Amino acid sequence: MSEKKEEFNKHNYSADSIQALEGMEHVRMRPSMYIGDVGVRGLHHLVYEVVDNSIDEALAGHCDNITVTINEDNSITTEDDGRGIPVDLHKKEGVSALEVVMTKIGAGGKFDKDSYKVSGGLHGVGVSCVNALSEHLKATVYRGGKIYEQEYERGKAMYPVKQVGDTDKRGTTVTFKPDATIFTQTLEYSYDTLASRLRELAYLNKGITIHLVDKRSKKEDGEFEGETFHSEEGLKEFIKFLDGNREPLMRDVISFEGEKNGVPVEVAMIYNTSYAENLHSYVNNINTHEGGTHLSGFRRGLTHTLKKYADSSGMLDKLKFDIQGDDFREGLTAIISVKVQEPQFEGQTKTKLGNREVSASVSQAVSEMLTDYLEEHPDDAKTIVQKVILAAQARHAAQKARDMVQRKTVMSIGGLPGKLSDCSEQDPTKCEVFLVEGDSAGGTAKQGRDRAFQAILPLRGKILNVEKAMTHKVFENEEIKNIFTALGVTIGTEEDSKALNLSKLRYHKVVIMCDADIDGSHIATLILTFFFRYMKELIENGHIYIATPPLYLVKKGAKKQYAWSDKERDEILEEFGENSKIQRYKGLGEMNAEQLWDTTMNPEFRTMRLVQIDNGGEADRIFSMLMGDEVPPRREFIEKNAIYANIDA
Ligand code: 0RA
Repeated sequence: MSEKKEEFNKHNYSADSIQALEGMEHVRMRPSMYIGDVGVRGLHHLVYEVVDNSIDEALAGHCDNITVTINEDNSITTEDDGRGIPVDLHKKEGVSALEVVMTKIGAGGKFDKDSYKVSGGLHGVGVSCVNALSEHLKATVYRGGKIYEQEYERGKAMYPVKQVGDTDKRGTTVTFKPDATIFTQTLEYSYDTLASRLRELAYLNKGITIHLVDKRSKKEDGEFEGETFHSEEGLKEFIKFLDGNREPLMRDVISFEGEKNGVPVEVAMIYNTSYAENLHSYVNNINTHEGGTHLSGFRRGLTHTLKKYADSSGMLDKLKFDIQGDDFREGLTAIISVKVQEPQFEGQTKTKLGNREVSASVSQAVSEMLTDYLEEHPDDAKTIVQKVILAAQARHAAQKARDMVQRKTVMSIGGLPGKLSDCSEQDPTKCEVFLVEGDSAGGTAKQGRDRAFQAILPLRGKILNVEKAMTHKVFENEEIKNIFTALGVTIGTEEDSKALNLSKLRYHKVVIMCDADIDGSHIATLILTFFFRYMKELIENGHIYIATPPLYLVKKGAKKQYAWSDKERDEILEEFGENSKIQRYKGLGEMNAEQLWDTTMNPEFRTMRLVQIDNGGEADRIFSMLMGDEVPPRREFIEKNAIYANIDA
């Protein structure tokens, strides 16, 4: 707190305004400090913050059902059947405890010190923060046979808590409408985003039933759109869901659940026929993207146990090369979930667990569950060891291919790919590179760009589908080698052969520019799959963008305007009136250099989509589905999400 005050004093705030700013006002003044951002992520974060309170109530054993409703006006209602927020007088504050919970920052857990409260959003800021950032919020508490109610405007109570009726229900209902003056980018909730987080929560907290209802759209039978998430087996089922599009190498999901050194640990894992390593780790239901002590504990336990088994099996006796840590993780999908009382989060995005003691807990849990499993399933054990040997073999082949990539990088300018048209600016933070499908579009882009800071790398045809290719094939691929060298990214350390070195990244904006049709989006997806599997940090650090070329040019006489959707096209047609001409752009190649610059490359006018990973598990599942072997789920996804379908028709 004293730190905050110091900061305000620097800005010459009076003592009074410091007081006033301390709580809810400060949240409204600096919302990003509390919820990360005020864009689409922050908007959804509000829901998670409220739901987390209900999850806590469920984890304490007092609540079974949670319902989240997206109302027609994009307000949100969450309901639970817990004990209900207490409404009796809070002695210190002199108002109802409900009012304290709703209007005092950081008051959330103060009532129930003994309860096992571990969930809590990324920033763990509590429901009062949601209240501060809502133009209107209504809390209804069903408790002790009575119904209580209080409403708020931008975090301020409109009246004291009042009793409004009798009930035999228990629980808490909160309805809030995000403040349009804070969330200026968008107020529209995404069903899919909420659904994947609630599904994840249901897997992470087995036994709880979470309903999602979308009152904005109705199904054919007249019911509202919606889903119910519930898992009896927790992480075991989560693994099956994540790996649904991959072929398992073993009969069972291997799993562990229990407490180690006072830390509740849950682990589930399976090997599949792919080459990807898919580790998802959670602390108190928060996805720890940057890993941390629980993840390193998992790795250590896995390597140690498998190595011991493999050594004693004699299968490694004739091996001519060493086996490394990451050989044990090829084709592995695993989830590690721990509950930590006082988590220390570190790292760039505060999603790396720092608590030392957790490492040993997870490592022990893994050793125990794996040792048991290997003993009880000797066939599966053999399959795993064979897979590890193959991975080590492939790694040696890949290392050779990678050395080739590396050597090229070192050769500075001479080593840059011949196809790259570089920019003249030397400061990477100012530089952009466009990855362009095809040589002809590449030519147009080269003419159209601002060569001072924009580079062009044409890619030929379809790039390799890395989802189906072995690692060494990926590093031998010409186009992929070009991407590595052009970007100045190197890969591989002693410990982790897939670790990235981004210190020499040559462009801070990497823009994927493809045709606005089915083929173009397929190629964009292939390139994205490559970045997701081999350069994930580039996405996580916000370096990857997708260019959005226009779909139409509407002309009338000297007037011309571009359109990015059918709706926009129709609006322009309306404005221009009769005798307007429409040109449909099927590909980048149909635009001349000037048009491409005006619409898609000029920073003043273009819109680019920043690629973000909202939900790591969901992203993994979708890439494995889109680019994997199974055709039917892919077709279904494309049909459901076919933005371009009407253009190609
Ligand atoms: C503090 C104490 C008690 C319940 C809660 C908080 C509570 C908060 C929320 C927020 C959403 N749903 C909730 N359900 C419960 C209960 C203390 C007691 O009854 O002894």
